[in-house]
Amino acid sequence: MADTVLVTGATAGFGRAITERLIHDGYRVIGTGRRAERLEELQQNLGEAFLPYPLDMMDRDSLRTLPEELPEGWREVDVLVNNAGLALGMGPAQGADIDEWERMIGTNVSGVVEITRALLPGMVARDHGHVVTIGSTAGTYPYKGGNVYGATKAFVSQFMRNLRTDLLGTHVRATNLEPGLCGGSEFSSVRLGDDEKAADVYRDTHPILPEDIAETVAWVIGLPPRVNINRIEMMPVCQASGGLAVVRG
Ligand code: NDP
Ligand code: 8X3
Repeated sequence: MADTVLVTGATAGFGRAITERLIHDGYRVIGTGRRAERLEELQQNLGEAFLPYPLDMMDRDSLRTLPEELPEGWREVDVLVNNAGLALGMGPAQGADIDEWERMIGTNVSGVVEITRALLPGMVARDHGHVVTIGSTAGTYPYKGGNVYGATKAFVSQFMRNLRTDLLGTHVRATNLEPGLCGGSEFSSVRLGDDEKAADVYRDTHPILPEDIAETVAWVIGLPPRVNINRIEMMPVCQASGGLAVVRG
């Protein structure tokens, strides 16, 4: 049977592109997200190889019981793509909304930790599996307003590296994929709460697109089982780090 991939956040952006690409490549995909109607729509387009599974990454109980709750025939998840996530706000830390910080930590950190912990024992028992997490260049390079969002992505980067260490001796793989400026998703609309301001983020740029992320995920999981890609940092050609800043006077 084809490998089963669980993609969190399949209702938009990267997650949807990854789902469509992997179904096209012959995988079976469980797609999650809060917007159930979007998952249903995907199933109508993708057919029986796609299982819509509404799931909130902040719902700890549902994440903990996930392996038993999945329908029969879908419980052996071979690949987990930890994609669901969000940034909220761009202001300085001293004025930030603490509830927004909690939502980012709850989704990007606790959600990833919970679902990984829930699915990992099955992968190890079958001695076959792969956890791919979508981190960010924000986990490495600080920028103004990146505060807690960047910190959540630094957490998952180190979490994936530490997973590799614990999984040594098994055939379960772990990868952190760290993209920079990406367009074609709802990320900036969610972050800024305004479609016009979001469009401005990409004005006169050529960002990475969701299909580029999907291509990279497909490559990483399709490599021979002896190969583990630990981390990939990817940026559009129009982006580079800005160096250190100094205030004088
Ligand atoms: P989108 O906003 O387009 O998609 C985010 C996805 O995450 C949606 O499917 C959303 O589903 C899901 N999600 C968010 N919160 C929850 C939650 N509480 N429970 C379940 N699902 C949730 O953003 P992208 O596709 O751009 O982002 C995907 C990942 O890539 C994120 O982790 C992001 O941090 C990361 N990333 C994005 C970059 C970019 O520039 N776009 C660059 C680097 C990394 P729903 O709302 O239906 O629940
Ligand atoms: C998203 C990329 O630069 O907006 O993770 O933080 S950035």
